[in-house]
Formats: sequence, structure tokens, C-alpha cells
Amino acid sequence: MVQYQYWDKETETLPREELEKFQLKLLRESVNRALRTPFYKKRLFQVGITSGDDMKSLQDLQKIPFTTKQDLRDAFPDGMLAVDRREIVRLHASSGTTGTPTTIYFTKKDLERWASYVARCIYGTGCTRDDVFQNMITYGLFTGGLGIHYGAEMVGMLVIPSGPGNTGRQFKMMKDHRTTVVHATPSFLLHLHSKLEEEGYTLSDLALRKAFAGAEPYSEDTRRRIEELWNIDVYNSYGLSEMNGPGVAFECQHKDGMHLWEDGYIAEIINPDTFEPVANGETGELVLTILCREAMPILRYRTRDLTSFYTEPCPCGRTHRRIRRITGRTDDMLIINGVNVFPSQIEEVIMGIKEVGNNYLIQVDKDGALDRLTVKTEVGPNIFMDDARPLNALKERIRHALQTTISINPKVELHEPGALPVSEGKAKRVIDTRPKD
Ligand code: ADP
Ligand code: K
Ligand code: ZN
Repeated sequence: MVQYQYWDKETETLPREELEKFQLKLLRESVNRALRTPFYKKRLFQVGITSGDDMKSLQDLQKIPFTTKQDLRDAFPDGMLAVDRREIVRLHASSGTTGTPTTIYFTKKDLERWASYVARCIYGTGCTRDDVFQNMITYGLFTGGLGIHYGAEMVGMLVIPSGPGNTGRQFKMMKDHRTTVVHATPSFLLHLHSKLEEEGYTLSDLALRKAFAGAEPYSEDTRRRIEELWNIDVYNSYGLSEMNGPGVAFECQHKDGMHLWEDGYIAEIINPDTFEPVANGETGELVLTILCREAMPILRYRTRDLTSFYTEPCPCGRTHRRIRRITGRTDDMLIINGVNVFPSQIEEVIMGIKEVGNNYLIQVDKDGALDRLTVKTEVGPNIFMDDARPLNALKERIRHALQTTISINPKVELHEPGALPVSEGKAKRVIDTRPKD
């Protein structure tokens, strides 16, 4: 039996009815705050919203137009600022995965509140002040570094701001300081493990028990693989800079779906083509409204991230709904010879094959009039690259499994462990060389 622990039990287990009442109160405040910004003043007046009181019920949220990444770019630098510039004490920026990075501002209170959401997430995985936490994610403008950092300090963990990279140094710090918990991208956790032996360590030199993995999509098979390789528990962590950063949704000790903190955000899931809400439990694009941010209120932000709500409550007793693992972004769908494919579908197939190694790359090229999909994967450490027959059989198995799932016949290339490029931040796994017209 898991002994569930809560950072803020009252809030985390608030009955739905009260939670929604609270959301409505905060939504009114957020609309009032938004009306102080040039951007929202114009946007909201256009649809006849002139005061937070126009939100009579949570349903009225639907009257507010969506906000997009492009809106944030257009409103830069002051268009969405709701406080005097002297009130802001920090800025962060998105990674720029899909274009110019967007800038987000925070007041002192905003930073405190953000840290408290993160603390709630971390404590909810069973961590305490007894833990030593190595934050192997990029510090700086990226929200993942400082965002998790301050939440971890709030919990009282000993925090090592290691940042990513330098595998030898990471192991040394892990050993010297008896690190029990790490935060990294899933791809970095796999990469780091592949260097363990080479750097002269074994798992028994380390005290690692848990990892928080996020910033990029990964499959359930990848989670299991990381857990088995390291013999630890891996918790999925979701966030985006427009909504502060990490701390939006996180897995609890039950490790099945991420609780999205509904006292901090209003979450909707919409059909990205019709903009209508999807039926409860169905997959669509996550739309988020941040409820308490002073510096930069953002209403109905289209995250582009695809997910769905769990319809069942979690055994941990938290009343805040869970979202499923993000399967990708609406904008990372590939259309290959007319067939829609998400990189996550490919990952799910190949990571389910145990002889496949820890890194892969998806390439799409033009081959005459047709598109050609090549899936390059590393092989596991026990596969011999000079033994052609089993290698060909493995290739054929991967090809067949992919064709069955995605209805496209790919070319499969096998590479030695460590041969494919790794990135320090978010993994770049798709290379599309087709001319854009
Ligand atoms: P960018 O939007 O430029 O990538 P961010 O640094 O704000 O900048 O990254 C947020 C995005 O990262 C999310 O919208 C989502 O696409 C992705 N992401 C973050 N955490 C996860 C996760 N646990 N699973 C899948 N995707 C994630
Ligand atoms: K401590
Ligand atoms: Zn739970």
C-alpha cells in the first residue's frame, strides 16, 4: 500500500464543486487583470466582455477568444503586461521549438506561487527534505531549470543545480552527494545510462531512487525502459513557459496520468479543427487559462499539445483531474504520402522492441514524387553489428511492426549504440528534408 502524501491536502483534495466555485472567482479576477493589458482590452471588448463579472459561470469562459503563440509574439514586449514594469522581477522564454521564443514575465508573488505548484508536484511523488535532488535540465531562460529548482528548495530537498551534459561529472556528483532524485529529459536519462559503465560506475555506486522526466514527449514503453535500466521510479512532468513552466501537471505516487492543478489553471480539451470541446475522455488539444498570474494573465491559451482527461478519479484522492501523457503537438504531425503520422506513434512501436537501443531518428525525404520515411535506431548493447543475419531479421521485425501500426512502409536503419546524435535540451528527432512549398 502506498502512503500518499500531500503538500496542501485541503487544496489538492477539494471537492469538485468547491474547486469549480473557486475557479470561477479566480477567473473573474483574471479577466479583470487581463483587461488592464492593451492586448486583452481590445480582444475582450470585441466580444463584449468589459469586466470579470461578465463571467457568470465557468461556461462563460467559452465566450473568450483563444490566445495563440503568435499573439504572444505580436504583443511583445508590453502588450500583455498587467502590472507596472517595475513590479516584474524575472523573465523566461520558451525553447522556441516551433519558431521565435515567447517571453514570459513574473512578479515576486508569481514566482512564489509557481514554486508552490512545483513543490506540490514534487512532494506528491513521495519526495521529502531527506532527498538530494540533482537538476540535470538546462538552466537559464528555459523554465525547466529554475522552475523545478525553486519548488525543490521549497520542499526542502538538497538541490544540486548541475544542469545537463558532461556525463562523467554527473555521475561523480551523484556519487559524491548521494543523489536520490534527478530531473532530466527522458532522452538524457537514456543517454546518461548508456555512459554508466564507460565512465567507470555501476548502479550500486549510486543512491538514485526517482526521476522526473519531461519537456518532451515520450511513450509509456520509454518510461518503463528508463525505470528498468536505472531501477527507479519515473514520474512524468508537464508544463510550458506560457503557463509558467513545469508544475502545470505532474504524476502522483500512483504514476498513472498527471494531475493538472485546477486551482491554478482552467483546462479545456478542444478539437483543433472545429474548436469545439471534445467529449470527456477523448483526445484533443489542451487549452489552458492561468488563474493567478499577476504580471501576465493569459486566457484560453492553445498549447498545441494533444492529450485527454481521465474520466475516473485517482486512487490517491486528489480531485484535480488527470491528463494523459502528451502524444505530441498538433504541429508535429507528419503527412507522409497522405497518411498522418505522429512521431510518438513511431516511438511507441520501436521502444516496445527490446533489442532496439535508446536513441532514434525519423527522417522524411522526397524520393521522386513520393515521400520516403526512414527510421534510424540504435541497437541495444548486446547486439553484434557484424552479424548480418540476426541484424537483418531485427530490421525486418521493426519494419513490419511499423508498417502494421502506421500503414507506411519505412526504410529501417540500425546503428551502433551511441552513434546517433543526442541533444542537451529537448531531443530533435525528426528531420524533414522535403521542400516546403
Ligand atoms: P516550446 O513551446 O518552444 O517548446 P517550452 O519550453 O515552453 O517551449 O516547452 C513547452 C512544451 O514542451 C509543451 O507545450 C510540450 O509540447 C512539451 N512538453 C513539456 N513537458 C512535456 C511532457 N511531459 N510530455 C510531452 N511534452 C512535453
Ligand atoms: K534537505
Ligand atoms: Zn493521483
